[in-house]
Amino acid sequence: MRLYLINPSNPLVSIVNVKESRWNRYRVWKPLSLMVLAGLTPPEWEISIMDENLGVPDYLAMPRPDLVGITAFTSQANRAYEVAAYFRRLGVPVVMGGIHATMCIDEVTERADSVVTREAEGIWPQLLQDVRHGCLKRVYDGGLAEMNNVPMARHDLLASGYAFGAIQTTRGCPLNCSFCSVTAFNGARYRQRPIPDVVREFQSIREKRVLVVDDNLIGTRPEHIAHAKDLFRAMAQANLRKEWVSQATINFADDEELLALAAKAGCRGVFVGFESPSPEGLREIGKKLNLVKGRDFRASVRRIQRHNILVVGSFIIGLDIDERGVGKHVAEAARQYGVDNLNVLFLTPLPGTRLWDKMKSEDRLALDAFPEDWKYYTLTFPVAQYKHLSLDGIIEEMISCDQDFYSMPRILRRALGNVWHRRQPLISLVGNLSYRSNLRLNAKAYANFKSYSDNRHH
Ligand code: B12
Ligand code: SF4
Repeated sequence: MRLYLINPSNPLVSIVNVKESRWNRYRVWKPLSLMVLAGLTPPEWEISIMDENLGVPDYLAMPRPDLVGITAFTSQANRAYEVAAYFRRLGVPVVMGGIHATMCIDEVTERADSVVTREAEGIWPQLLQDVRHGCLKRVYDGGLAEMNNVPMARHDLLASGYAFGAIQTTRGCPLNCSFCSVTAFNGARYRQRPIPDVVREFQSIREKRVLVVDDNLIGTRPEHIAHAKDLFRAMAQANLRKEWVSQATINFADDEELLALAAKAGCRGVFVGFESPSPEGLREIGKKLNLVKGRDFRASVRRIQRHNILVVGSFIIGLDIDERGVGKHVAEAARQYGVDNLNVLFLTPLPGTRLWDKMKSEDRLALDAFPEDWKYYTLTFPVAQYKHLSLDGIIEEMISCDQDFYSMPRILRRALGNVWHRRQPLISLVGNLSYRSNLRLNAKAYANFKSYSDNRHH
């Protein structure tokens, strides 16, 4: 039995751009979902994982599979449907799963033979049995997995072409920010994998550098943090010789022992969601953790950096409170907090989130011809109607923010600061230059987007 597992490209954000900037090699990440699915698949299946972000394979020249499994974030849905249609025309059953299939089940059911909602661990082996017996069902719900049932991902199946390996150590987030899909999809219960499983899986990764894909690396409660410390201790003891980056909330900065252990375990960077420079903005999106009284963001960032861990700060533009000038305001806040890199995104209503419900009920989805328009739901295009900012206005704010933070003098100043403090100056500089080199591409993408959006509305 032959199984193809496919990660569809989104031409708007994929590695296609590598030709234009070699730094982009560092922006393509392994589709871990498919590697985990492969880990759940019994040995009688011959598995190939195809990541279209590395180039679309010539499916025609390949042997006919018995089953195709496709994953998709919302922004990949269109391409996923093209691939599904291609294999269905050949009579090959197609199953889709992942975040988009879960949140837009009706749309996906029309375009695939079968849909798996939520996490696959509880249902994938059963589905494969059903395929063998010719009784594939239309819908399966995997529910939320117990973490000791999460298999080792098959790292051997995607062994080359990427700068980073990938691993997941936790799922779920109790914080339920309005714009984020994680609580809606993976649940509010924070689940941590057994430590020996994580260490063993780390050992099976070939790459020296690894993305720990967790949304919230350490959790929120004392018992979560105690578990995270134990994991970091075990990783350090296993002498993995890996360097890794992950995502964490700002409470990561609050425990010196945790930071020291993370650094010892190989942590070299964290992506932290600051989201908005103003408390009203944080209240609007429900980012409760950042509103804790007395939080000094600059001091928190410094504490993390003192352990030789770089901080990438993420902000959102387009909140209801955001007005003209927000771009400069965000760039200023990021500078003041002292982050090494800044990642700014447009507020985007993703299906299944509280923000989606709100904007949809207020009739504020500007691009809503689905599935066609999903390709712009990358958080890098302003797809909604924003309260105080027009389409041109919000794009100008984004450009002014990026130009301000990524001006050459500011990049050099940050690099010198890192040399002075002996904090990975090269990596930080490369990150900044990579981002800067894409600003020109972004301007082109915004121009195309505006004409697409204008045509749509005329
Ligand atoms: C790592 C990651 C990335 C990596 C992607 C790596 C990759 N190629 O997969 C990078 C950094 C590139 C990335 C980019 C983006 N991401 Co992202 N990302 C994640 C993150 C943090 C982890 C994903 C992961 O690997 N999880 C681990 C695996 C094991 O879990 P899983 O993917 O859920 O898979 C399980 C099930 O879903 C299911 N399943 C999945 N696929 C399939 C397929 C079949 C056939 C079956 C049966 C089952 C199944 O089985 C798996 C095992 O249980 C998630 C958050 C999250 N918790 O999922 C956000 C997340 C998926 N990203 C999100 C977004 C918005 C984006 C971007 C659009 C925007 C951005 N700027 O970040 C871009 C889009 C890129 C594109 N190509 O279009 C949103 C997606 C929401 C949505 N509705 O689409 C999420 C949920 C984060 C959020 N805050 O809301 N991302
Ligand atoms: S944005 Fe971060 S903190 Fe908020 S719900 Fe999503 S994962 Fe949790």
